[in-house]
This record gives sequence, structure tokens and C-alpha cells, in this order.
Amino acid sequence: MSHLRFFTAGESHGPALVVLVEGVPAGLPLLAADLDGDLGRRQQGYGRGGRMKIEQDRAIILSGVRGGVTLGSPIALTIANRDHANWAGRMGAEPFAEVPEALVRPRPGHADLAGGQKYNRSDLRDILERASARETASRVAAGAIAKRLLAAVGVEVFAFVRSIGAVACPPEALGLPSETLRDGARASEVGCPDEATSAAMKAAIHAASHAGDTLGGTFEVVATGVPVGLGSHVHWDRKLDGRIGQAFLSIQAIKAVSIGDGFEAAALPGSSVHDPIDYSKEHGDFPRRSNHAGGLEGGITNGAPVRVVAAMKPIATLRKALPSVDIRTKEAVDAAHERSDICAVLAASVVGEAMLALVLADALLEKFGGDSLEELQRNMKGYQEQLAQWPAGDDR
Ligand code: EPS
Repeated sequence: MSHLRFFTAGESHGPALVVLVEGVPAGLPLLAADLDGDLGRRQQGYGRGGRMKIEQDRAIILSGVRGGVTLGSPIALTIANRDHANWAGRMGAEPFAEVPEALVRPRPGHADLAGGQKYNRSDLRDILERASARETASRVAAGAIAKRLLAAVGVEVFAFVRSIGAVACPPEALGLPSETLRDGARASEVGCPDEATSAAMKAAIHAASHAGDTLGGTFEVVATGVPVGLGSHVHWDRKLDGRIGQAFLSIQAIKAVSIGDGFEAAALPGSSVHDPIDYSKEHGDFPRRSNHAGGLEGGITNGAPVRVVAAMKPIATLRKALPSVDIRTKEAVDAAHERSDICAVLAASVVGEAMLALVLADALLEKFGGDSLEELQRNMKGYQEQLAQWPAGDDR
């Protein structure tokens, strides 16, 4: 991401998370409260653990916004870790009075072991603290800024949960109109727009909890109102589907991502997969009869909603801990367990919204530029006028 850049910093039980977002044009109305809605949604979901009872994630904007409007300068913000108060003497930048007990029993599936080896740390807490999905609160704050920018040009991003463990939303529910999917997901404790499936998902999470186990699942993120022409076919690192894939695979516990019909398309003939082209005289555009492509062809947005599906593995911290090894004694032990979520697929779907919003906002600024919101909107209008005339004539 080179036009809208963001950095995150912070350990899970350190004093705070820190976010820096650079490249947001001047003149965008922005309040901390605009970020808090998504931060709160990320904390929700049936199956979250004890930490979410402690935290109340709120953004404190430190720079880049004056009187509720962006300045075009870097936006810096923090989110407090309330749990830090319970980690006195064990977390913090200053030397400790007493060496804290080291974490030496790596959890299979977490960064503990490989991270400890790579960074030469003998207390695996030095790895866990940053690998934790707590970091995703920072991404959601950055993503909420990107969403504000996208909303100013008519793009909306939302997500819904498609499956949890073996319980999946029926195919007919997946094809419901966008508003129904969005509102249904927001009304569900597991983020699934189908009521009967939501109930079955809750039952599955409940059963996993009793078994000391965890559950993963899949979610879909949709962006509507995306203009034709974001991304490019001309080079591998400019293809927008590739950039989306990287953004989603960087989310903690995400192991697979697909666009449009994804893996399902591989089993079908081309005639069932590609979206026939029409021409609308009324709108002067080229609508499609279907959207199997998920709004992307040749690495370029085609004007249809962008649809991304991601698969989250079950959380790696299990109450009924898996076999591991004490890295100091080399003895067989159970992996470490302090507390954990049973299922966080709804939370991950909110993080997915943030990542898609950040990639789309970056691609939007790449195509249209603009130091101010007005300039961005003017540039977009000029392009839309060009599209309405397209093709203007012979190229040569
Ligand atoms: C999380 C905070 C963490 C975990 C979870 C996500 O808090 P704690 O480690 O204090 O319980 O609840 O992180 C993980 C699932 C993980 O594997 O690291 C959060 O804010 O989302």
C-alpha cells in the first residue's frame, strides 16, 4: 500500500495500541466516535473470552484531525489496553524489579515456537504479545478511517459470517440482497444473516467450549459502489486481487482467501463461471447478469460488488491443551493456556472489513489522487464523464 499507508504498534498487554495512518486527504469529516463503532463490533460475538469483558476499545486521535476534519497530515491514534493494569511488573518498557515467570510451553498453531527460535527469545511471551490478535483492534481503527473515505465516494464495506466449524449458511441465504445480509449479520450474535444457522452456530460454539476446544469458520466481505478501474492488469503487484489476498492472509489465523466463487469455480465449466455482459442505455454502462468474478477481472474492479471470502482456523489457545514441549527442560508438557476465545469468526469478519477498506482506499487514491476530498471527488467525476463517453473513437 503506497498511497494510504498505515502502521500499527503495541503489545497485547502493554499500555496501549498505537496506529499511524498516512495519506488520508484533507477535508474528510472524522470523529473518534466514527472509529468506536467498529472497535466495539470487533469485541462482540458469541464465544469471545474473558479479555473482552475487561477491554472497552476506544480510539483517542492525537493528530491529523482538527475540529472534526482531517488535515491531510498523518493521523496518529491510540487505543488503551485496560488489561495492562493487571500486568504490572510483567509488561512495560522499563527493567523489571523481579524477572517475570517465563512462558516456555509453546502453543501448536501460534507464533510462539517459530517466533522464539527466529528472534532468539527464551520467554515466549516476547513473541505472543505481538502475535496476539489484539493487534487487530489497531487495524479496525485504521480501517474505519478508510471506510469514512470510501463512504464519501459512495463505497460501502460490510461482512457476514458464512460458516462456523461444520455449520454453514445455506446457499440460498448467501444470495440475499446486500442490505439484508448486512443487517442480518449485525443482528446476529455470531454475525450470520440466517437465523436458524446462527442458532446452530451458537450451539456448536457452546459444545466446543464444553469440550475445551475452539472453532474457526469462514466469512465474506463485500464492497458495494466500487468504481470500475481500481487496480491494474499490467503488472503482478498492481493486480488488486493479489493485493486483497495479501491483506487478508495477513490477518491473524486466516489460512485461505478467495475472490468471487473462488475454489468452487475450479470445478465448473467456463460457461457457468463467467459473467455475461449487457449494455444499459439508461445508465450508459455495461452491467453483468451475475457476479461470480467477485467484482474483479484481470486484477481490475469491474463495477460489480467486490466479494472476498476468508477462512479462519480455530484459535490456537486451547483449554484442553495440545501436546507440546517445555523449551528449557525439553520434557513433554501440555501447551500454555491462560484464557482464550472459543470462537472469534465474527471479530475476524470486522477485521476483514477493515483490511478490504484499506486496500480499496489505497487503490482509490492511487487512481484518482487528490490532496483534499474535494480534489479526489472532482477527479472521480472527470473519470466518470470519460466512462460515459467510452469508447470515444478509434485509438489510432
Ligand atoms: C484479543 C486479545 C487477546 C485474546 C485474543 C484476541 O487477549 P488475551 O491474550 O489477554 O486473552 O483474547 O487473542 C488470540 C486469540 C490469540 O490467539 O492471541 C483481542 O483483543 O481480540
